[in-house]
Amino acid sequence: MAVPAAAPKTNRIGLTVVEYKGGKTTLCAGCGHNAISERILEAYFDLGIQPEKVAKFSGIGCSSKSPAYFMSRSHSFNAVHGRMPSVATGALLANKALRAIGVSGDGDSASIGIGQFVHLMRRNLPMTYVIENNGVYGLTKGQFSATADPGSTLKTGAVNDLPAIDTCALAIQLGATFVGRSFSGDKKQLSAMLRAAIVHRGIALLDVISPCVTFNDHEGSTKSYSYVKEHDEPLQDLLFVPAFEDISVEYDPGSTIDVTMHDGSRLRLKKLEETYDPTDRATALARLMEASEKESVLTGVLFVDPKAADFLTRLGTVDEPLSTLPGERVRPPPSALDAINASFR
Ligand SMILES: Cc1ncc(C[n+]2csc(CCOP(=O)(O)OP(=O)(O)O)c2C)c(N)n1
Ligand code: SF4
Ligand SMILES: [Mg+2]
Repeated sequence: MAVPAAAPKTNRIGLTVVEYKGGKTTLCAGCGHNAISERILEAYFDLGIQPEKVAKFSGIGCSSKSPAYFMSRSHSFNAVHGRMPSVATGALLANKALRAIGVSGDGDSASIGIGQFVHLMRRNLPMTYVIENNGVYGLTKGQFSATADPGSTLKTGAVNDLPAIDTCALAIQLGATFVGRSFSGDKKQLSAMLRAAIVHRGIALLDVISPCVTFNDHEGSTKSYSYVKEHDEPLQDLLFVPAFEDISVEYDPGSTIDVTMHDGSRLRLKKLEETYDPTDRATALARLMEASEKESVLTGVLFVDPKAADFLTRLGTVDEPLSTLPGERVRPPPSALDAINASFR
């Protein structure tokens, strides 16, 4: 007699991982961006978040095409190049119940979109913001982007002689409240970091080195698979425990930092560096500069502040999403205008 197939695993809201999938990727085989899409959909599945409550945002680039390849059931908006932050800000102001994720590229965020990027970081909008960082404009055939390291070369032999913009350092300096760096090839670190970023109530910037196999994976590149594997300097071993799971693992406070997130989830950071304190902006900035001088790729949670008020909380809007309020609650009656006018007489 045939053995019945085991039922597929469901999450806490009864969905299978297939229900978090998107369209078939059109990116190159081996592109780091594809691995990141997989980690993102797994993170939402693991957290048991309803896909229809998620809004995906992006700009233009191979990276910005990625939201089409995960969570087809979610809302999605593909904005103009570099202009995703203002679209996401508007959407969240209209509907604060949405859980937002932005996927951008190093060109989209650090070149054409830098003006919008910096304001998003200082506003602390509650959203996950992933930069799929390959050091080039992949979609337009591999020109250097603003995150390319000085001295790195293109396949043609052209040398980049300009300094790199470090989006993590910029975000930390500007007041972002969750900043991490990871690598598309590090499944364990990226998964834990994404899940923590998704539950964080504020802007969570993740700069994920994501090699472009077609234009920037050669010797001379500092964003290739082999370079990142050789120069990766992880700050911590990350363990994420969601609020709905029991945290029973013993830990030694001397070697581990336990961060309680807004929703009660725990991010456990097992220190690989004795002195690193991820709640101190100045330390984070100093370590990033030091790593850049040593030509190492510092990965892990660089900075976290789960208590700072996010943009929507600071605005003090009503609890219900503005988009669902009836007209009489968003529009004052004519008598209110009459009273204001009367007060000037
Ligand atoms: C206003 C505007 N300027 C220029 C372009 C051309 N363009 C398309 S994608 C891109 C850069 C994409 O680079 P990145 O954001 O790093 O994404 P990647 O393809 O590397 O993932 C550029 C310059 C455009 N589409 N729109
Ligand atoms: S060109 Fe580069 S960034 Fe674009 S899909 Fe191919 S490997 Fe990825
Ligand atoms: Mg790029």
